[in-house]
Amino acid sequence: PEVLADFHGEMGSCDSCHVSDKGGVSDDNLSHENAQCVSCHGDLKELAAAAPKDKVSPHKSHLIGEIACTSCHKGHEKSVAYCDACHSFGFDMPYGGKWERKFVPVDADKAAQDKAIAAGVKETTDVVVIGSGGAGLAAAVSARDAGTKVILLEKEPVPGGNTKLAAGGMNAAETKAQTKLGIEDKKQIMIDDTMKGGRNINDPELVKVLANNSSDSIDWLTSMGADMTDVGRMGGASVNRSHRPTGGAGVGAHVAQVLWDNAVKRGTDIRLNSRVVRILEDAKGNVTGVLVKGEYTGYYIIKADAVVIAAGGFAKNNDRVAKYDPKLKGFKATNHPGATGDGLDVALQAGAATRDLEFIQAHPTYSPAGGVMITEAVRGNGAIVVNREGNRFMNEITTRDKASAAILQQKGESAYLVFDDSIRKSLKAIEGYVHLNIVKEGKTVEELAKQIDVPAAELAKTITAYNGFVKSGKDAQFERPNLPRELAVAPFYALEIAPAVHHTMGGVVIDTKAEVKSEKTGKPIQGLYAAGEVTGGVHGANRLGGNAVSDIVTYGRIAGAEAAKFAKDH
Ligand code: FAD
Ligand code: MEZ
Repeated sequence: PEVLADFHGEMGSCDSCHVSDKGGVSDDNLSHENAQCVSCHGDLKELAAAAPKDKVSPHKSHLIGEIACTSCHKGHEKSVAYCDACHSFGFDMPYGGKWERKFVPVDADKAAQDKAIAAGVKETTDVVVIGSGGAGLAAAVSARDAGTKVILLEKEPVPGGNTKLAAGGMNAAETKAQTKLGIEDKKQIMIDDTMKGGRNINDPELVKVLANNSSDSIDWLTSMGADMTDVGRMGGASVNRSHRPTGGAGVGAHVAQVLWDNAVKRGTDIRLNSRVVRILEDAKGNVTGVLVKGEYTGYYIIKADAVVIAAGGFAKNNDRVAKYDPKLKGFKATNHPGATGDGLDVALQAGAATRDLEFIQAHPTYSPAGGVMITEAVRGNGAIVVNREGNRFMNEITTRDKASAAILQQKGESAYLVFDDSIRKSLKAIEGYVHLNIVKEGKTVEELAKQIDVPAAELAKTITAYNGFVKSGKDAQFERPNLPRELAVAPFYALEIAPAVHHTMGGVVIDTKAEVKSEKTGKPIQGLYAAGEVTGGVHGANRLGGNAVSDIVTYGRIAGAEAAKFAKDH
C-alpha cells in the first residue's frame, strides 16, 4: 500500500476511520478520525511513555494541546513528521514522505472563494479570533469571560504558533515574584528600556500600556494556573524582569498550554486546519465576518460582530522577509511553519494601516546543527560568546540587533556559546539542547576547546579574564551589565550559534484598545481588532527579549475584551 488509507482499506472499509453516514470527514479537526486512531493505537501520552528514554521520540513533543494523530499521519497522502518543519530528525515513518510546504497566497482560488461568498452565511457567532498563539488564546479567554460566543480559527494542524516555542521569559515590572526575589524595578524603567531598545520609534502610548499592565498580566496567568516565579535577565533590560516557570523552564509552551486549557474550559469553539482568507465588510467598511478555508471542508462564511486578528508574524516567509530587508535573504528562521504573514494579507485586504514592516529582527543564537533557537536566558544566566580564535567580542546581553551584527562580523559568520555546569543546572531549557545532541562537552576548558576546534590557551585565557570581571563586578572589556557567575564548574559546554530571522516588529497599526486603524481614514475599522506579532508599534525598530510574550498576553486580553464589548453593543 502507498498510503495509510490503502493499508486500513485492506483491513476493512472507509468506516474504520470515517463516520459512515457522513460521506466525508467529520470536521476540520478530524475529531472522529483521530479518535479512531487513538482507539486502536493509544494516545500520544501512552505512545510517548513507551518510547526509549535516551532517544528523541516523535511522540514526546513540546507542542501544546491534544496533538491530533493526523497532524503527521495522513490518510490519503504521504505522512510527514510535523517536527521536521523546524528540526531535521528524519524519523522513519510508515508511508512517510519529506517535509515540504509551499506558501499559498490567501487570495488564490478566487473563483471558489466568490462561490462561497455567494452561497451566504453558514454560521454565526459574536467574536471570531484568527490564530491560536498566545494573543489569540488570551483574546478568546477574555472574550468568553465577557460572555460572548467565540470561534477561534487556526490554519495549522497543531495549535500555539510561535508562542509554544518561546523560551526565555515574559517581561513584567513591579511583580510579586520580583519583590520576593528582592529585585527593584519600576514600570517606568520597563518603558524606558523598551523605547531605547526600539530606537525610540515605538508608539509610546502602546509601550505604556504594555509596561503598566505587565504585572497584572502575570497575575492573570497565575490565577489561571501558570507558574511565573523564576525571574531572569534578557538583553537590553536594566534589571531582571523576565518571568518564567520554576527552574527556568521554557515560558511559551507553559503559557500557551495554560491559555489553551482555559480557552477549552470556557467552551471556546476551536477549529484547527482552518485558514481565514478574507475579512468580510459591509458597504460602510464595518466588519461582518470572515471567509474560512477549512482544509477538508472547503470555503465557508462565519458571520461575526467582531474579529480579532492574532495571526502572528512572517519570519518564516523568507521571500517576504527579504522584500523588506534584503540583507536577510536566505537566512534560516527560528519560527514555526505558519509564520508566513497571512494575517497581514487579510488585514491589508480589509483596509488596515501598517507600520515598521522593514524592521525584522535576527536572533543572535540559533543553532544551525539543531535547527533551534538557543534561548537568550543561557547568556542571561552567565554564558559567554567566543569566536573561532577563542576570544569574546561583545557584551553578550546587548540588544539583538547589535549582538547579531557582531556575530556576523566574525570568521565563519558564527560563534560559540560557552557555559559551565552551574549555568546548565540553573536553566531547565538547556536540557532540551543536550537532548538534541547539539551541545559539546569537555571535562576541562582545554578539552572543550579541542571539541570545538578553538585554540585552547586562548579560550582558557578568555575564561580566566571573564571570571576576574565577575569577581570584581565590572566587565572591563565590553561593559556587560550582568555578571551572574564565574565559569568554573566542570564540565564545560559549548555550541555553535549564528543569527537567524526571529521576529517581525512591524504590522497592523492599532491603538491602546487594540482597534485596527484604517489606512484610508486613520480611524478604527469598526469591529476589527488585532494583537501580538501581527501588529506594529509596540516594539519599534527592535524588540527586547521577553517583551513579545508580555505583548501578546496584555494586548490579547485587551483585544478580546474590547471585541466582546463591541459585539455586545452591536
Ligand atoms: P503566534 O503565536 O505565532 O500565533 C499566531 C497563529 O496564527 C499561528 O498559530 C498561525 O498559524 C495562525 N495563523 C496565521 N495566519 C492565519 C490565518 N490566516 N488563519 C488562521 N490562523 C492563522 N518572546 C518573548 O517575549 N519571550 C521569549 O522567550 C520568546 N522566545 C521565542 C522563541 C522562539 C523560538 C520564537 C520563534 C519566538 C520567541 N519569542 C519570544 C517571540 C514570541 O514567541 C512571539 O512573538 C509571540 O509568541 C507571537 O504570538 P502571537 O500570538 O502574536 O503569534
Ligand atoms: O523574546 C525572545 O524572543 C526571547 C527571550 C527569546 C529567547 O532567547 O529566549
